[in-house]
Amino acid sequence: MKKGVVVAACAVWIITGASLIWAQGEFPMKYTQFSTSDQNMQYRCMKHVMKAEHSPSRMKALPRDFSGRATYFLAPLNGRQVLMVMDSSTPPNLYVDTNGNDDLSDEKPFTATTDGQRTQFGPISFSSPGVKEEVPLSIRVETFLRDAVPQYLTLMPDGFYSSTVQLGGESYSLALLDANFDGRYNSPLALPIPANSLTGSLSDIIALDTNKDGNFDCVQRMEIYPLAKMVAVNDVYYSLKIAPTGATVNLEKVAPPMSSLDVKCPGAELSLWSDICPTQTSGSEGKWKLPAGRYMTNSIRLVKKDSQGAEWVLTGTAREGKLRDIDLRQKKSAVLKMGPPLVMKVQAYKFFGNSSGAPGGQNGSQVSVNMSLVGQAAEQYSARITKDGHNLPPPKFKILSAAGKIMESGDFEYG
Ligand SMILES: [Ca+2]
Ligand SMILES: [Ca+2]
Ligand SMILES: [Ca+2]
Repeated sequence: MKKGVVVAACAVWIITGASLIWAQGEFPMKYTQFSTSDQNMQYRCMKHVMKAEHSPSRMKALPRDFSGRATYFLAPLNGRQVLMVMDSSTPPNLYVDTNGNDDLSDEKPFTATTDGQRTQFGPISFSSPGVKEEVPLSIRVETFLRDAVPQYLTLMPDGFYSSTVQLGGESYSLALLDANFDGRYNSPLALPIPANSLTGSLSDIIALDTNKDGNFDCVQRMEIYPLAKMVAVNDVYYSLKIAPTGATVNLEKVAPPMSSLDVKCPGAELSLWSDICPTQTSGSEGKWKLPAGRYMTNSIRLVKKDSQGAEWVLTGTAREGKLRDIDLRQKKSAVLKMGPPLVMKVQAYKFFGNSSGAPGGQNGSQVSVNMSLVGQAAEQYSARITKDGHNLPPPKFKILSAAGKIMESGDFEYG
C-alpha cells in the first residue's frame, strides 16, 4: 500500500516536473475598448459591407420615426445576416436589428458622430445565441461624410481582449481580436484563402509584442497577424488554446515537426501568414526552418548591400505566383526560387474621366501606366527603391510610336 503511494507520488512528480518545463499555462484575458493608440489593430479588422440594391424582403418594418432616404445593408455578424438601414437625415441615423427579429421598429437609432471626415456609429452590441459571454459582440460602423447615400459601411470591432503572458520566463503583451465578427475569439486562418478575400475578415487576429516595446508593430515587424495554431517567440513555439469567449488563453511550449524552405535568394525577408504559425523570415541566405504547415506570403523585402556598404531595399507582395500558397505540410524540404533576375512589367489602363477626376465623365480618355518588377516566383515588387532608407527618384518613361518617334515622356509618380 505504502509502495503504491510512493509510486503514485513519483508519477505525479514526473508529470508535474514535465509540465513545469513545458507548460506556460493559462492566462485570464481582459476586455478593453479601442483607444486611438490601438488603431493599428482596429484597422486590421476592418470589413466592408456593400449596400443592398433593394429593401430586403425579410424586413418586417422600418422605425416609425424614419425620416430620410433609406439605404439597406446586410452585414455578416454573429453567424447571421444582420439588417442595417441608414436614414440619411441630418445628422444621419443608423438602425441595426440588434435582436435578430428582422424588425427595425423595435430598435433605437445610433446617431452619427464625426471627426470632420468620417462618420461613426456605435458602439453597437449584439448577443451571441447559445454563448454565455461576459462581453457581447460589440462593433463600430463607419462611413464617409461626403456620401449622402453610402455605397458601403465599414465595420470594426469596438474592443479586444488582452493579457500579459509569461513565455520562457519573460512577460509579453498579447491581444485577441474577433476579426471575422462571429462573437468568438478562436477562429484560425484557413489556407489557401479565396481570391480577392481579405484575410482579416476570414479569421481572428492575434497580436504579440515580441520586442516588448509597448506597441503591437505592423510595418517592418510583424506583431499583428491572423490567428494560427501556434505563436513563436525567439524561435521557441507555443501552442495556443483560446476560450471561444476570449476570457482565457492557454500557451504551452511545443516542438512541432519542422520543414525547410529555400528560396535561393540571399537577402530575401518574408512575412508569412500561416494556418500553423505566422513567421517572419530573414538571413541565413534565404533558407529557413519552419513548422510543417501551410503559408501565405503577406509581404516581401529584398535587401542587398553594394560594394560601398549602402543598403538597397525593394518591397513586394505575392498576390499571385508560388509564394502566394507555400504548402509545407507533407514536405521535409522545399525549394522555391524567388527574387532576381527581375523583369519589368508595365501595364496601361485606359479609363474615362472628367477634369475633376470623378469617374463617368465623357471629356477625354486618360491612360494610367503602372510599373512593377516581377521576380522568379511571379512575386511583384514596387518600383519604389530605397537606398539607406531614402527613396530613389521615380523611374522615367518614354512612349514611342510604331516608327520609334517619342510620343510622350515623363516621370512615374509613387502612389
Ligand atoms: Ca429588431
Ligand atoms: Ca471570431
Ligand atoms: Ca512591439
